[in-house]
Amino acid sequence: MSKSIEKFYITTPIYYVNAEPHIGHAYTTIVADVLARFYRQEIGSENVFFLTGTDEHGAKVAEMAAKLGKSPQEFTDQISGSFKEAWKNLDISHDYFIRTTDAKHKKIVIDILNKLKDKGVLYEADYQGLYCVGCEKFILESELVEGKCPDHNREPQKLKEKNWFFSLQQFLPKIKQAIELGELLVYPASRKNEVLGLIDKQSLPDFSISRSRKSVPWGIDLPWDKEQKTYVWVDALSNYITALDYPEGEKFKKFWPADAQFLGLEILKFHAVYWPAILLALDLPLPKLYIHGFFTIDGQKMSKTLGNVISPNALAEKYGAEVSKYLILSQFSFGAESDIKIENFAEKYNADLVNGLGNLLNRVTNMVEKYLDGKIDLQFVDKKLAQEEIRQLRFREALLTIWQVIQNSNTLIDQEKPWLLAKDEKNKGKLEELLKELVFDLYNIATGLKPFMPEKSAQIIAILTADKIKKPTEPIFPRLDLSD
Ligand code: ME8
Repeated sequence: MSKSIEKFYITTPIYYVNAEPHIGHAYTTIVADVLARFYRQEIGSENVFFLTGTDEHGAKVAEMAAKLGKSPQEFTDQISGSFKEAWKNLDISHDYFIRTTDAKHKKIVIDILNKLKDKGVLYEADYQGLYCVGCEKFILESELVEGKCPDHNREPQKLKEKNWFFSLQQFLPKIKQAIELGELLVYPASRKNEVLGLIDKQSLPDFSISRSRKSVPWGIDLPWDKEQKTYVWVDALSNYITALDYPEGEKFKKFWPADAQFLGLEILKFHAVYWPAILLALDLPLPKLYIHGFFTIDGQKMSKTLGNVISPNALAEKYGAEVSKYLILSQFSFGAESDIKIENFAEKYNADLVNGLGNLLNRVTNMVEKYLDGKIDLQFVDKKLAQEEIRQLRFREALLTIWQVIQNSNTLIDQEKPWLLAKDEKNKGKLEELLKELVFDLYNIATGLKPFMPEKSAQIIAILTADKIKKPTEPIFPRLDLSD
């Protein structure tokens, strides 16, 4: 990513509404939020577009709604609302929240389907296969474990039907070339190699873009064949351009191709093969894909039955939006597969925020107030702390860089003991220099933290740039009782 960036378009996957939001969804959304806030600072809010939303069609959603005795629309309204609520509680700064049940989205999907048909990349054929409703995809006999889909522990349905197919084969050499040339960025390299491997193994058959309305009643009708519903992945992937009012919208002209499409590794094939194929068929430029790992909770996959699903709302309620984001992002590096130990969150909060940053702010402002009457003669310069790390999506490392400065400042105070210097008038110059250095570093800590903790950052900057520096009356990070 070079300095000459003029616009920045960021997306998250649109999340299925068959379950309430959990911290897996929150992770991707938080990463996108930090990057969006970072680029708004760099190139202005009007040049950044951050999209998230919900994926609301398909057999899985219809099935869940029926189980609860609700209509699919009623059910999707409810869960989509829960996602909006969660992102509000986490102070997510998306510019637009798309729902695949939006009239505008559906209209543009129909336009896209008609275009694909006109381009001659769709054909009709019989399809027979095993379909897992949990995955919303056909699966192979060889993928089953004891006759069941291993991810969903359920038997697939045997489906035989006439479907419309997308002729993927013809696009594979172009996709391969685009990946190799970097026109389609797949990051990190391990995922790029995985996609290239899939293409080389020739394990990517043409995929169907429709389902019989009998098997999938909840979806967008194919415009030329009302017996067929649009395959949920074609509907869902299109969101990244329907949200920009493809094809004529000003937003589309300004923002496409996406500069950062975030996703988890389980949906790599859809984003790094199917999606580019659709874009190539529409003669559109290709995006940059950033793939992160999955995390487990206390060593186990998040699941309702295990009862280890963590709600973003519960976290936000306990720690507030900004601290929740810090605790999640500081757990592991972007791209890695990892484990989160929730019981460590409270300790980490007390260590890093209460004793680390909060204590530093209290100590420094207290000393400036006491020894210099709150006055400090200082030119603030933004050293752009941790910016390079953020640009490279190394969010955890960015936080570590900032926390290193916090630790160094706290150590400096312990070593230099300003309270001893203050006892002797002849040390006044030295004391003043030391406090200047500490205030300067704190200012840079706060500016570096802006994309992660905009409110706390603004609070700290306001304290440091006031006419008279005063120790905050309330700690900005109140101590948490660990027995809670
Ligand atoms: O796949 N660790 O939706 P989805 C990290 N609707 N990230 C996680 C996670 C975990 N344990 N669990 C979920 C879909 N995620 C489709 C997408 S896009 C056109 C359609 C995050 O609700 C991660 O980003 O299953 C993953 O890719 C996404 O949630 C899957 O969300």
